[in-house]
Amino acid sequence: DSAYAFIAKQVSFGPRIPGTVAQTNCANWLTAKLKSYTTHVIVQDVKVEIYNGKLVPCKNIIASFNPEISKRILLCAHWDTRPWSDQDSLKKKSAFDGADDGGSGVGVLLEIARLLSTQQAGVGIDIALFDVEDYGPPEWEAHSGEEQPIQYCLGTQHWAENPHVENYRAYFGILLDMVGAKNATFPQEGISLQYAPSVVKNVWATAHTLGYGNYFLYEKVGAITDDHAFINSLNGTPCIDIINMDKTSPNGFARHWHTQRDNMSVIDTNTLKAVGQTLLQVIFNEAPGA
Ligand code: AHN
Ligand code: ZN
Repeated sequence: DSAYAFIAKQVSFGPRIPGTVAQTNCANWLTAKLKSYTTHVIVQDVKVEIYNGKLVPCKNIIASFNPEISKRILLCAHWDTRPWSDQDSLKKKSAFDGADDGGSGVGVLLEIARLLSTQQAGVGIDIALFDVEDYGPPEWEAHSGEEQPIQYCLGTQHWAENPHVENYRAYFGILLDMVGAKNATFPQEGISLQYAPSVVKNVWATAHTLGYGNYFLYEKVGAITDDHAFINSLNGTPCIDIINMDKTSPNGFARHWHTQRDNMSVIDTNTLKAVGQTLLQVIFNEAPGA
């Protein structure tokens, strides 16, 4: 319920599009919220160059728990929303709420931060909210064929090359991306299996032990270019992606993905609970003597 309320609050700012007032207002709220849970909050406030050469503000927000402990777990999600619903059949040029795409992972992580402020995990935890993940070219401006640098995950790429702590490397990382929808399904994703197979095994086994096997499927999907790709390749932290995929959907993502339907009506507290409780079990299991 808390994670749900945290998503509704993010949505209330309006679409969190880089360069808008909603971005500034939501960043300020996220920062203040995390500061209420830990004194160790760092905001990376930079400008990044998007696909069309324009510079936009990028605010990565990182909250640390037990910063003195060297064994660390990175929990992350992107908090920006895509400027267009270009997968919508009708309203392609409009922004959308991004309750799931952007809001949901952050909602779960804020609730984990709140819990960590009341009960220490015995291991170091860094919660990173990355900006400007989803400002890649809309489908009407995408140039296929010619080689493009990756135009997504710009906040994460900045952090991976300039981590909030010098020489930062976590023991492992978990990315949450679209983890709030009713009946979400999380197959094991290709880059996660390549760089962090033991983390995939651990998280899926933990979820199944807790009774969440209906969400965490023992099925594989190919590589998805998401924030974890850069955490793996640029930072060196082995990082998995928990991402809602729908094998019956033409593009492989959930049917509300990048459409006007990505709003609070798709969010289900049962899914948020399954993901949040699984993560808590995984991180408390890493404590010495657990
Ligand atoms: C791309 O579609 C480039 N990446 C999938 C990751 C994503 C987009 N997550 C949310 N929006
Ligand atoms: Zn997206």
